[in-house]
Amino acid sequence: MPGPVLVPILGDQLTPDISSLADRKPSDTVILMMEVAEETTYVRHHKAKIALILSAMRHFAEELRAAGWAVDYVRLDDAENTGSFTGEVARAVARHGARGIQATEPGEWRVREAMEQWRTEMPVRVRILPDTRFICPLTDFYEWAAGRKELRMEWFYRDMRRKTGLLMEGDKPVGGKWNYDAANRGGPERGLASPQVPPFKLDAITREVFALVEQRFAGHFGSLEKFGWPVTRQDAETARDVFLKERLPLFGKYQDAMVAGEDFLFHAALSPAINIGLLDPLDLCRRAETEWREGRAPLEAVEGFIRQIIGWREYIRGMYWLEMPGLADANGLNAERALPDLYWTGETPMRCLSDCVRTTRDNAYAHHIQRLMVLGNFALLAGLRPQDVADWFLVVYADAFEWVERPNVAGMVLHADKGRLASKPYAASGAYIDRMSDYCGGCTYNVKAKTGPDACPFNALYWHFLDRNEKALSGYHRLAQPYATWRRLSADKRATYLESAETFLKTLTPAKPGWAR
Ligand code: FAD
Ligand code: DLZ
Ligand code: SF4
Repeated sequence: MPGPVLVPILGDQLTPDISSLADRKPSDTVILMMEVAEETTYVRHHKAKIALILSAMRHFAEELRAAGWAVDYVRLDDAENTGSFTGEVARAVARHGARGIQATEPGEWRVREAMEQWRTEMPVRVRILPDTRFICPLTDFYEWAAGRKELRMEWFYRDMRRKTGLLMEGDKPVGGKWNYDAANRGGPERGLASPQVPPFKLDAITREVFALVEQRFAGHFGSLEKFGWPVTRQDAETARDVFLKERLPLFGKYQDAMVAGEDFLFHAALSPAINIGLLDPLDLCRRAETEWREGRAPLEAVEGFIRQIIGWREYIRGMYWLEMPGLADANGLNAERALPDLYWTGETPMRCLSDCVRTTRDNAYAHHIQRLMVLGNFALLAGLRPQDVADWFLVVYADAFEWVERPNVAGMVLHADKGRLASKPYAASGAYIDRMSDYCGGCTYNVKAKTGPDACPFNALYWHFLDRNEKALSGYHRLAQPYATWRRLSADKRATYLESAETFLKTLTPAKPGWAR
């Protein structure tokens, strides 16, 4: 009798209809799930991220077993564990006398490279299948990108609307417009508070994982105290339904708002569940569309939400595979400053940064605008090294996988890809943060002051950034106005701005080596 086919399922592939299982029968298949040191430590992940993935993996193994599959589950503390996917797959092939290996392509370049090696390293045939949980196959994305000078998300998004039929009437967008972003710029109204994101009960499996994490990863960033992420499909579906009912209607309006201590506002907080496979992105979008069609959520909220998923999420994933491996080393603006320690400690009088680091530490989460316009914007203006910043973002968020964080960091935030992804850097001074948040009122710095020791550091850093990158950026149509303003300032005024920024930059203490890897 030939042996079974071995199907390795990785920690972000926790979906019962994953492509690697689609044509398999339980009688002829062994599913392999592996907790391995290489994955838990290739960066020093936030404790909550490790806990989320290991607990969700253990729950998923139970779900598969209940559905009749044979699951071989290797635990992190198993004595024989080799510590790598490759080592564990090789051991399992021998253990089960497998006649072949069938896997779904991984989400990260690093793991894809290792998996490709299996074709020569393993004694059996290896089949690697596309990840059909993404709505846009990579081949379609490459075709879309081929020959285009500008790879703008908006054009890709419109094609995705046509392809999925989401919010379409025939070949026209419902309501006559593709994009309702202009209605989605509500700042924080006084006392703006959002419904609670329900934390889930910790069962015995999760508590066991917590003990493992506290023991093995004690020195890692972050805390488990507020851990509330769904680790089962059922809990993820509850989180989804609560979001659709309670927060989606105001998602659009407050999408760009920031309120100190309001860590989730009207955001979905579903990215970890989507990224590890507990929720299907297309199904989620269809449910959001139903909320609009049945009159429970306004079009601008639903369009904004769907755009994030079939637009940004799919586009970012396509760009990752299109631009790697070069994207990992990209440093188009030659930014060389080491990551400051404040990204770990949150110790800074800058209230916006300190609150964003706090929610990151407490929840392994910050919402998009905190990542982009506070943590990211500061990294851009201060000229932080893209590889440091990418490592930080990969460590700290429960939803962080390289395919999604690296294009966001290197492309969307830092312009390290010289504008392949974003039409201009999202550089902003303190005025933007003041408009969109309630941070500045309680800050030690004065957001209205432009230079000097009391002035909001974003203000002088903004001009320092434009000045030092003039050669690279002054040609951008959308930066023409700020450059014209800068040039109109007197030489003395410009020097004062630059000096103020330099003085501030000297106060930054680099993080201790070894914080990420
Ligand atoms: P919501 O604001 O409610 O949005 C709904 C969904 O849209 C998200 O769940 C997510 O699936 C998708 N989405 C929205 N924006 C993006 C985007 N720019 N790229 C991809 N998907 C998007 N997202 C990750 O999933 N993992 C990351 O590691 C990650 N790193 C980021 C790093 C930076 C510097 C920036 C600016 C953004 C990053 N994002 C990342 C995108 C975005 O910030 C998160 O997806 C979002 O904050 C997740 O929270 P949410 O579910 O409440 O999202
Ligand atoms: C992130 C992560 C962690 C912390 N641990 C594991 C693990 O022990 N086993 C596993 O299968 N996956 C883990 N993951 C997720 C992987 O890093 C992810 O599947 C790959 O990077 C491919 O995207
Ligand atoms: Fe942030 Fe500046 Fe506002 Fe302080 S004043 S919270 S540093 S933007």
